[in-house]
Amino acid sequence: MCTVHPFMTGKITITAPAKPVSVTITSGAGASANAACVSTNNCFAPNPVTIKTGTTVTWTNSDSAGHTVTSGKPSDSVSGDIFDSGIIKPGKTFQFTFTKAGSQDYFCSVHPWMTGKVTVG
Ligand SMILES: [Cu+2]
Repeated sequence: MCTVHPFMTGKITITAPAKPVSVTITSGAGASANAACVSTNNCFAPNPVTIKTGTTVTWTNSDSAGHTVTSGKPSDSVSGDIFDSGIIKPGKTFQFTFTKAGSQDYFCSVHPWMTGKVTVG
């Protein structure tokens, strides 16, 4: 408040920043459409992930092949319009901060059997 005019008051609310979330690109994911992670739906692991708006997701490529993290579905006529990592080399990472609520599908444009989903709430 203001000590001269005590009717003047204010309030500051501090909210904790959204905790970053990590997703691993599973080793062997690029081998074939029959890779083990395809049937268990975790070529991107964990999958799906549910996060708060404003959360940054970091994908780490733990495979020996290059992969992408591309927004959309392989069947979409337009994909990668929200984010597109380009080739993430083995051991490298890609980050994206989700600022809009909703469900976001993504996939690897090199190996379209690798699919994932982020739900932003
Ligand atoms: Cu891939």
